[in-house]
Amino acid sequence: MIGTMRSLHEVDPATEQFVQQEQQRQETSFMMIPSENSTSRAVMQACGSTLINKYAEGYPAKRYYEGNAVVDAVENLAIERAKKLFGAEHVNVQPYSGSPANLEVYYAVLKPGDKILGMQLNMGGHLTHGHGVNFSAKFYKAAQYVVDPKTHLLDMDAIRKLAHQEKPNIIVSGATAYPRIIDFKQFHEIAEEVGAYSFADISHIAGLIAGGAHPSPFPFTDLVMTTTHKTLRGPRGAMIMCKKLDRLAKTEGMDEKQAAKEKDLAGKVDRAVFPALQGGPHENIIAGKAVAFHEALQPEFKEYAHQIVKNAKALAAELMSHGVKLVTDGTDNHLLLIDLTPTMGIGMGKPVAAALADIGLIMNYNTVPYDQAKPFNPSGIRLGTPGLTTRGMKEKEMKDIGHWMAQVIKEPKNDEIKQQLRKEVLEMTKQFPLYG
Ligand code: DSN
Repeated sequence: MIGTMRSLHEVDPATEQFVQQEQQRQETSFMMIPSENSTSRAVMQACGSTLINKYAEGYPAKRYYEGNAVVDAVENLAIERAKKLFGAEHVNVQPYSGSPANLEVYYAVLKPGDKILGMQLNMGGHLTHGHGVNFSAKFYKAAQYVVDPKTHLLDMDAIRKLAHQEKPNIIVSGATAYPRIIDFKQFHEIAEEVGAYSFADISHIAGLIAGGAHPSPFPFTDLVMTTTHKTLRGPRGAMIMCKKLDRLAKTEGMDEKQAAKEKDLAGKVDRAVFPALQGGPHENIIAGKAVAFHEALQPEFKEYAHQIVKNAKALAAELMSHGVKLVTDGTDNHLLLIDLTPTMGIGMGKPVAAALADIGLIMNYNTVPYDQAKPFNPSGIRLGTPGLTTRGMKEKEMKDIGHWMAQVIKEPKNDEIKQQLRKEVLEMTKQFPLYG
């Protein structure tokens, strides 16, 4: 029967079973993929609300459909909260996710064939920062910076030199596998020197920035993109923030109206999102974003953000005390990158990550800088503490987890050890329930 009143249980027990299985999996294991997190029930309620039913192409007070008074209020609430959270001049909360949002940023300020300078993927960057298989290197030219071969840190002098050589139109800062502080101010200064836009992709560390646990790219960076579901702990989605005015607008020969449009960076971003690259915004998800921003504006969120970093440092110290090699020998943020090369040899990331998953510690295999192995069989493991910190865990638990991890890393095939450790992990998950 077609209708709206019946529950998932009544309509589709097969899907309901998977939903329950996934909840059970999350409750009984530890989410240690650094880009994952657990949203609050409040965020999930907003995302699962009747806002899911509404079409709202356009922007608040400028929609192409009737019936959007409530939707307008929700979207404005999300925008105002995001502005307050980050100190942004302009915010667009409609992007569906990080990769489309990055395309929208490029579309807003570049012409096809313009040049992007971003961090190479296997050094810790992202596909959309100029990797050859991605639109960012197909529609645009791409130059890539790397980390220092010895320290594996970003070398700002080398990046400056490269920027002067390559003369990009936009410089992307931000990473998906970099465990140290990113100097957004210097990135912006370099962009100014070479006449490029500065663009920070803060997806991984947005929650740390909001909570004051990592330096901010505001107010100087031209364009900032973040996903909303990582350290920010919101629903799966993204947003773009930018300055109102385009510092690089060229208005020679334009009349006043054209010149005003050319200078309007906020307008360029909004038009790139809709109508250029997206259709109807997902207003239920925007409501979830509004809730997450409200949560992130509370004093407890500052504590949360700082605890993520404290936990990462405690976990790093414990792992290193057992001889586990970390890229850059530690962390300043939420993320750790284990380099298995010195202890296990190259290409061991996948089997060791699988062995850790056997005991209920879920992370991902990852390349390490200058990895000699291929990305699908790399030599590293990427992990982080946002998910653990959401469960209320602190340094003491990090010490236990680091100790368990070290045992598995030494003997990934030892089933006896893994069975024992699985019990310990399970016991700890019960002490720190997720949704009850
Ligand atoms: N997939 C995200 C991550 O895991 O870092 C980046 O897009």
